[in-house]
Amino acid sequence: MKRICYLLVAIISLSACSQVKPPEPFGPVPSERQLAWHEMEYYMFVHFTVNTFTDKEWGYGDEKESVFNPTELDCRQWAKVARDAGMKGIIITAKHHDGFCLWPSQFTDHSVKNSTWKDGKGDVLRELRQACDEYGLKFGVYLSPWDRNSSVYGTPEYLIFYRNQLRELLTNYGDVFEVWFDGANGGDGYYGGARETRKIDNKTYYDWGNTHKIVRELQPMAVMFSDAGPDIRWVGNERGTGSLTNWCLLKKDEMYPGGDFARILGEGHEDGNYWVPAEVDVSIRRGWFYHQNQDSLVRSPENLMELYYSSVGRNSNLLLNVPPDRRGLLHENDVKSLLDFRELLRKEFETDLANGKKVNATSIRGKGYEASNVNDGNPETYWATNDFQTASDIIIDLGSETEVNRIILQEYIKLGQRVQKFKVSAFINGEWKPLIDGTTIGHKVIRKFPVVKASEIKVSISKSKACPVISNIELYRAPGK
Ligand code: FUL
Repeated sequence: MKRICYLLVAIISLSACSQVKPPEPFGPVPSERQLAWHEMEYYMFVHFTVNTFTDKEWGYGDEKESVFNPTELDCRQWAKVARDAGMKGIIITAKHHDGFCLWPSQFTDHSVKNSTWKDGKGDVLRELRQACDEYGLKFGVYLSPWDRNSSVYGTPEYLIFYRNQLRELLTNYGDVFEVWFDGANGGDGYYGGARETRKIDNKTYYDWGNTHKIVRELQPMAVMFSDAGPDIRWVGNERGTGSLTNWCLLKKDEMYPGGDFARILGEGHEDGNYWVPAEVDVSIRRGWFYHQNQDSLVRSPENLMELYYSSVGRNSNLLLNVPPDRRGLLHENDVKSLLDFRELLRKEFETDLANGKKVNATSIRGKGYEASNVNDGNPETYWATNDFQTASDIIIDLGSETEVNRIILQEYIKLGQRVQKFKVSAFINGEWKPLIDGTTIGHKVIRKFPVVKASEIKVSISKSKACPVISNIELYRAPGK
C-alpha cells in the first residue's frame, strides 16, 4: 500500500513539473468591468433634450420645460435599430449642459415632469431601460457635470445636487454599464436667473474622487468615462479617429477631466501605470443633437465603415451618436445608413480564411501555448513564447494560393498589453512580401492591405515589453481591392 502511495505521489509531481507555467501578467491589466467593456466594441450614443426642440447644440439653461414635447417618442425603435445595427448598448444624455433632466429628478424642476410630453408623467430613462432589456442591450448614462440651469452651479452646494442626481440614476434604472462624465465647462449660463459667467477650476472643483466612489458603491460593474478615466479615456478628438499606436495605459494621476491633453489621450502612455483604454465618440451627423437641416448630411455606410476601422480597428471602442428627432424617433436617413453599414460589415468579415488552417511559430512556450491557439475560435487560449523571447514569427499556412486583404490581431489582454512593434508579410511566388508595419495591438487591431494572392501569411513581432501573448488572428478577403 505504502509503495503504491509513493508511486502515485511521484506520478502526480512528475506531471506537475511537465506543466508549462503561464506567463505572469505584465504591467497594468484590465479589471473585470473593463474586460466586459472591451467586448462591447460598438454601441450607441443618444443626444436628446430641449436642444432637439430649440435647434441648439448647447442649451443656455433657460428654456421652458414645455418645449420638450416629442410627438411619437419610441425608445423601442432606438433599441431595435441599435440591436439590428450590431450595437451592444445605448448611452443617453440623461442631463446635458442645459440641466434639463430626461427623468423626473426630485432635485430640480428643470425636467420632463414639467414638460408637455405625457402631461409631465413621462420618464425617458425608464422607457429606454425597458427597451434595452427587451432588445438585449446594455444601458449607460451621460450626466453633464456642467449645469447651466442650476442656481448653485459653481458653489460647493452644486456637488451635493450633482451627486444626488447621480444616485437617482444609479439606483432607479437597473444595471448601468458606463457612466459618461463630460469635460466641457463653458462658463456662461442662466444659473437660476443670474445669467452670468461662472468659471470653475477643472482640477479641483468637482472633487471627482468622491463622485467616483458613489459609482463604485452603487454600480460596481459600471465603467466611468472622462478625458482621463478612471476606467475609460477620451480618444482626444470628436472626428472618430483612434490612434494607430494606442496603449490602453495611462498615467492618469497626472491628468484631469477638461485638461489640455488631447494628444496624449490618443496614444495613451506606453509606460502608463493604470489600464485606461480609449473610447472614440463621434456623431453620425455634424451635430450631437438633431437638426433638420442636417438630414441630408448623415454619414454614409461607407463612411461609417471608415469610422469602424479607425476606432474598433485601432484598439478603441466606437460610441456612435445617433440623435432622435422632434418626433422622438431616429430619423429614416440615419436608420438606413446604420443598417446598410451593418450589411457592409457582414460582407467585409464574412469568412475567416485563417480558421482551421495550420499555424507554426518560430518560438513556442510549450504545451498549452501552441501557435494553433490563435485560430481555434477560443478567446481564452493564446500563443505565447518563453519569457526571455520577446520577438518571434507566427505563420499561417493557407494551404493554397488565397486572396487576402484584411487581418485582425488580438492580444490576450488579461496578461497586459505587450506588443510594441510588428510586421505582416505574405508569401508570394517563393518570396516574403511586406504588407503592414504596425506598433501596438491590445484588445484588437484590424488592418487593411491591397489584395494579395498568398500561400502563407506571417506576423512578425519584433518588439514586445514581455513575451507576446496572442489570442486571435483572423484573415479576410473583403470585397473590393
Ligand atoms: C462634449 C459636449 O460639449 C457636446 O455637446 C457633446 O455632448 C459631446 C459628446 O461632448 O464635450
